[in-house]
Amino acid sequence: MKEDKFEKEEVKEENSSENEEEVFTIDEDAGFTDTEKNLDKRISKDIIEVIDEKALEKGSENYTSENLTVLDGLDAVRIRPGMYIGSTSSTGLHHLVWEIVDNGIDEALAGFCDTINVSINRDGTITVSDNGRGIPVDKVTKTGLSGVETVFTVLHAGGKFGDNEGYKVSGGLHGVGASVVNALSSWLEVVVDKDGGEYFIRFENGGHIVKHLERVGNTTKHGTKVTFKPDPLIFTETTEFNFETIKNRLRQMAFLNKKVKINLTDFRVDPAKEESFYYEGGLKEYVHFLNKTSIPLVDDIFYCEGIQKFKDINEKEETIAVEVAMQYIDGDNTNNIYSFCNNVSTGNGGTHVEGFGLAMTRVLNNYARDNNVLKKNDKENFNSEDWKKGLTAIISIKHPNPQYEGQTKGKLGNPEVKKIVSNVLGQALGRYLEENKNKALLIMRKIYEAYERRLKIESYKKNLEKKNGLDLATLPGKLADCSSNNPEECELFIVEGNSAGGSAKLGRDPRIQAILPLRGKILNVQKAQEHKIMDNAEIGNMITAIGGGYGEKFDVSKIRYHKIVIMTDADVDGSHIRILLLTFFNRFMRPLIEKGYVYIAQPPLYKVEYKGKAYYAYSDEQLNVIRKQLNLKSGYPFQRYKGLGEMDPDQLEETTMNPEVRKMLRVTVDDAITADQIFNDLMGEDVAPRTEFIKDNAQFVKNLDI
Ligand code: TSJ
Repeated sequence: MKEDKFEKEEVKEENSSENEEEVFTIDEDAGFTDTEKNLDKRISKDIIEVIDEKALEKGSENYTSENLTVLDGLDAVRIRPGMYIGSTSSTGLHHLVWEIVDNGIDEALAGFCDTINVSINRDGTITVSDNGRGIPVDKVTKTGLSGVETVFTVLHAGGKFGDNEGYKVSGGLHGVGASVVNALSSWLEVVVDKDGGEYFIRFENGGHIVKHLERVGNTTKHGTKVTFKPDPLIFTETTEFNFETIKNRLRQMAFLNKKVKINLTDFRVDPAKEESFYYEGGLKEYVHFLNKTSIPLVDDIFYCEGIQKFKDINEKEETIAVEVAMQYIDGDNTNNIYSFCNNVSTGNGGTHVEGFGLAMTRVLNNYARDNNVLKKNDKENFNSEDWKKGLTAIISIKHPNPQYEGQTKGKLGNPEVKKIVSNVLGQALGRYLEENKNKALLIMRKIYEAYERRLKIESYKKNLEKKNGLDLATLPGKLADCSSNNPEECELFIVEGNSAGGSAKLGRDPRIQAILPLRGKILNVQKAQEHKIMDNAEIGNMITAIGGGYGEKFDVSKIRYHKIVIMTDADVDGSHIRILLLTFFNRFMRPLIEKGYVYIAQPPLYKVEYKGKAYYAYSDEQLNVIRKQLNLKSGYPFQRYKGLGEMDPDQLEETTMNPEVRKMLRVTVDDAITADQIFNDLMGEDVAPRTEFIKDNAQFVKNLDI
């Protein structure tokens, strides 16, 4: 079952994200001129090379004209769109929107605008506008084109022209610039309001200029407005914008960039749908939003920001902006630390998250020592495990030249960031704790509790390790081990079902009794094959817990318990599991049975309560004997246990586990062989033996033991 699912998932992955660029297949018939005319989806790598060679041949002719150079650049985008926007699926389609919006956000971060409007139009286009300075309209020396045309036709032109680059941070993961959007659009129009004039430009069919920038009127406004229609030749899967996707991203943008108002209107529905996002507090409100359904430990939300300069390898001075917001909530969840670089989520963290962790550990420990939360005899310090429990945090940095690592490029790599984040947060958090004693102590108490729990578990594990000389990391997590290190007195209860396992854990003598709960049905016994048994996780857990290996190499002198007790319900499922386990022991741990180390627990079937005392019966005959001896009238009530799960821990201890009073059956080699035969019958195609088995399922256990 599990394997099947895994395989299915793998196949699915291959078909989707990974190879999205490979949807471009070679069309043998495609001639070169066709390709030139229609640089769309049917272009292979080979053909790309042909184009490049041809361009080189014509070199001087083609490349003297800046226009053609520009077009060659945009054609490259159309040939391999995946390289620029990740994919041509719905995700890639929406990247076009993020790309354009990023430019407006940049203008806002530079301090020149405060509002960005996004509208989804009925004709499949999107319009994005801001109230900034307007893209420069003057001629750019390097390209010989207007600023606007340069931005939309030169790859990576972004704000990188003119003297004043501004503080450009957009362009995180796919920050490729507006020209890429142009290259992948059937048409794109720009209106720039600037210095009293209204300017207009239009491109078609993947960025081909229709009309150079023109002054079309007068205005007193200022800003930039871009409308584009994604090219269905590129976005073959879908060209439909998803309102929720855009809404969620714009809301996140508004959280990450405080005081920028972002409006969204969807004109495709009547009446138009509208959303407006504006967060005075930015990250602080983001944390509040994430914690909406939780109970906060302290009411207010910590926030800090800072800007630090550093010199890059070329001695160029760069500025990094850091913001952190966080709040503790009830509970132990450690998965609520989110990080961003240039408004793009860094799902795998990186140097900014490392810096955050350094500051947290350092400042929280210093405060705890200075204020006697950690006392002299608390030798250990708080670690990140302790302070992460219940923490919701957002780390957001803005970096002019981010480097991303890892397969999915979701990890920030710039080394200088670590120290800068650590400095900014360290100072601010230190001050916050000093200035808010009461809140600080609440936080300290929460962290201290997590710290205490961690040390307890660590010392418990260490003791077990000592006693067993065993690498505990490999012991199954579900095993509740005993503390004694003498196998002769140790008992392993293999318990059917998690609820019964829970009762057994509470009812046991933890010094000598260990509990290993097994999931409902470990295997479909009927269909089990031998090699599948060994692959089964539950069986694997059992082998590890017993500690002597299995098969030819099984070493009975290494086992960790001299009593292995199978504790299952007295029903058909319970019998199945019992049969399977006995078959397993017979085939792979025979000495265990030969030495008489395997037992079957005997939980009672009935309980009779009389004058405040409980009497347990293990069979119908016993029940009758009890009734007679107590002189009970017919109809006197008694309880029938349908499963182990019905017994509370005390009852289970009292009747089935306590060595003083319990009854257990010791399994003999004969029993095991019988079980093995039954197992074979059960595995077979024949139905008859199974029916037989169900009728009489405890035939192979006879010898009584206390
Ligand atoms: F609105 C928008 F989001 F659609 C959008 C806004 C899209 C694009 C591609 C660009 C912009 C945009 C660009 N808004 N504001 C600007 N600003 C500039 O390009 C600009 C303006 C003035 C100066 C200067 O030095 O005077 C420099 C720059 C980079």
